Parts: sequence; C-alpha cells; structure tokens
Amino acid sequence: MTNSKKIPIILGTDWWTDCDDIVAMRVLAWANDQGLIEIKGINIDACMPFSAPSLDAYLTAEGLPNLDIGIDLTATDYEGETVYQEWLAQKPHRYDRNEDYEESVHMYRRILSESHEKVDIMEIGFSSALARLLESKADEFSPLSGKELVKEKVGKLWMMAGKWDKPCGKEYNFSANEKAMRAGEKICSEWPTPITFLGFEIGFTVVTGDTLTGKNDILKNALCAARSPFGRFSWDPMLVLMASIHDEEKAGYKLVKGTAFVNGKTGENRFIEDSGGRHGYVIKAKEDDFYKNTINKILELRENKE
Ligand SMILES: [Ca+2]
Repeated sequence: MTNSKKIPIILGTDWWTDCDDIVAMRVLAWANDQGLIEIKGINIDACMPFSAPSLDAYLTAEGLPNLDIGIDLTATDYEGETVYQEWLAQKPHRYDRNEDYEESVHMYRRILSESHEKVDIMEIGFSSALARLLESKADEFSPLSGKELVKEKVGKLWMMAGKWDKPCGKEYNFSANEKAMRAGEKICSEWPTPITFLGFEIGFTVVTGDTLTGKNDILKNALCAARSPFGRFSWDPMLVLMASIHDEEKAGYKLVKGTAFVNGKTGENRFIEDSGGRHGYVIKAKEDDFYKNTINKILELRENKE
C-alpha cells in the first residue's frame, strides 16, 4: 500500500469527548511509517483542560514526538467534559499548558506558506479553525489572504463531516453549536480546493479498536478511559486511512461528485450531484468487515501486547 510520493498533510482534530480520534491517530502514525504521508502538523480545534498536552503525550507514545501541534484557544464554547485527556497527559509530553502550543491559524499559515509543495488537510473535527484560516489576513508569513493561501498551497481537504445518505442530513461536526454550523457553511461555500466528505453513515456501522487486548497498550487504555473498552465507531480512522491512501476508489469507496451545502443556522447539510463539482462524498464499495479488518490489523501491528 504505497503512494508514488509522500503526501504532506496537516490533520485537524476536535480531540474532544469522542474517542475515535485516538484510534485515528494510530492509523495516522502507521501511514506516516509506511511512507504514505508526511505529517507537517496537527491542529486541535476545540479547547479543554489537557487538550494539547494529552495529544502531545499520545503522539509521543505512538512514535511521533516533537510534531508541530496547534490549538484553537478561542474554541472553549463546545460543551462536554474531559474524558481521556487527563489520563493521557500523565504520560511524557513537552508543555503543560495549552497556551504553550502554537495558535491554530498561526500554525496553518506558517506551515502552508513555508511549504514548497501542496499540502493536503485532513479534518476529523469541527470546521471552525479552518474557517478562521479562510478569514485570516496577510501576516509575517505570507502577503496572501487565508483564502488565497489555501488556494495556492492546499491540494485537497478530506473531511469527516455531514450525513449524506438522506436529503437533509445532520451530523455533529457541522452542528455541535452555532460556531460549528457557521463554519460548516463557510467551508462548503468558500473553501477553494476539492473536498471529499466521509459522512456519519459510513463509520456508524464499523467498530474498531475492539480486538486490542494488551493491558499496557496506550490506545486500549485510552479507549477504556473514554468508556469505550469494546472499541468505537470508525468515522475518524476511516477518514484518515482513505486520505492517506489518497484515492477514494483504492480505499474501497465510490465517490459521488457535486456541490455540498451546510445551513449555517441548523447545521443540516445537503448535496447537489454534478459530475464536474468540486465536492464529493463517499459510499462504501465493500462490506463493513473490509474496513473493520483493515483498520484493526493496523491497530494491532502497533499494539503493545505485553
Ligand atoms: Ca473527531
């Protein structure tokens, strides 16, 4: 499973109350080791106690120390309580405060402007930091506006967001609060590169992380801390694996092309099919066990079985 060249990527995660993000990070670490991707940075687009230190600790444990980590310090308005972050933050990491890590838009603008090639963005959380990137102005890194910078330096945006199997779908990443709704609307109407969406309906029937048994395995323990000891639905790991393979069909999906819309007041999404459209959402081309077994095999390859 190789791409002809490593795809440079930035990943956005809510790293919040759900734990499929933790599973996704192990898939990301695997893809990096396989040479499918080169991780330029990871952004956290919701902010709670222990957010950045816990992600730093988990990535370090997964063999990805010293990655650039950004955090949206303005995103304290998503409801929910810390579930696995405090436990992870007891593991080795660099800084103890969220404020000691780089600000989201600063990180996106710095990495994109410094890159000599196009960077893909994977988003497995809210759209709010990406919306702020679009609104950003010229700075010390680039004379370009956010939208111009994205157009010049981003190859494609891969998003776990939306629900696309019914005319008016509604899914958490586009509807968690008013900010998420407005951001979703903005991304669909203004983001200037192709976007592929993997929707709620795709991951909802695929549980992964359920075959881990190592009592010292950090992912197994984090899932237990998140009250999901028998695994979790696979929205985020499926998105990360598809984007790392960098080809919807090779990853086991059919792509429906067209234009996506999000209602900024309700968070509902809809889609108009058009073979020339800039957007697309995926439909499974294989049985659920194909995705489940592929991801579980990746998780087990990196499992601490002691
Ligand atoms: Ca997520």
